[in-house]
Amino acid sequence: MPFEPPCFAPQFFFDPDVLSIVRGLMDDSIVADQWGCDVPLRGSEYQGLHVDYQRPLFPELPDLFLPVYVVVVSFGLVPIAVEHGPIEIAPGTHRMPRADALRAIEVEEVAMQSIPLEIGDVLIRHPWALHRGTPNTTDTLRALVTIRYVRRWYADESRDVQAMSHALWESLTADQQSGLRFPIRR
Ligand SMILES: O=C(O)CCC(=O)C(=O)O
Repeated sequence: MPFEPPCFAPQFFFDPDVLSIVRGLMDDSIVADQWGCDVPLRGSEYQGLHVDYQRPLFPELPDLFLPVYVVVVSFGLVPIAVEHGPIEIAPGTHRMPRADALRAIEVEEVAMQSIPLEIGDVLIRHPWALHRGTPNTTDTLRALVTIRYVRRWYADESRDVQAMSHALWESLTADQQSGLRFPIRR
C-alpha cells in the first residue's frame, strides 16, 4: 500500500487502544512492518483456507507452541456485512497442527466464524488461524486494510512493502517512528 492519502492515514497505525491490546499480546517493543488492503469485488469467490506468515522460527520443530510474535490488525474502509464477503476465521486453529486443523473444519469440530465489521470495528487476529475471504455479492468495493505488528526482533520480509517519503517520516513523532519499520524514500 502506498503511504499517501487517500490510502494512508497515520491514525491507521497509532490507535492507542489497538496498540495497547497488541502490546498486551506481545510486548511493549512492537513495530508495524507490513500492511496491505484486500478489495474483493462482485464475483469474487471463496478463498482457499490459508494462514499468513507461517515461517516457523525453528523449521525442525514446525509445531512448537510459542508465545505470539506476529499479530494482524484489520479494519474495513466500508461497513462489511455478510453480503460484502467478510473474512471467516476458524477459531483456535493457530494452536493446532495444520492437518488436524483442516480435518477439524472438515468434520465440523471447528466452525468457520464470519466476521462482519462496522466502521470503527477492528479485528485483531493470530495470522496462523486458518481463514479465508468470502464472496462479495454487492457492487461495493469491500476494502479491508490489514497491518502486521511484530515483536521488534522478528523480521521475515515475506511481502514487498512500499517506502514512505522522507517528508512523511519527518512529520511523525519519535514515538510513532519507533513503532514503524518501513523503508524510507529519500
Ligand atoms: O480479505 C479477506 O477477507 C481475507 C484476507 C486474507 O486472507 C488475508 O489478509 O490473509
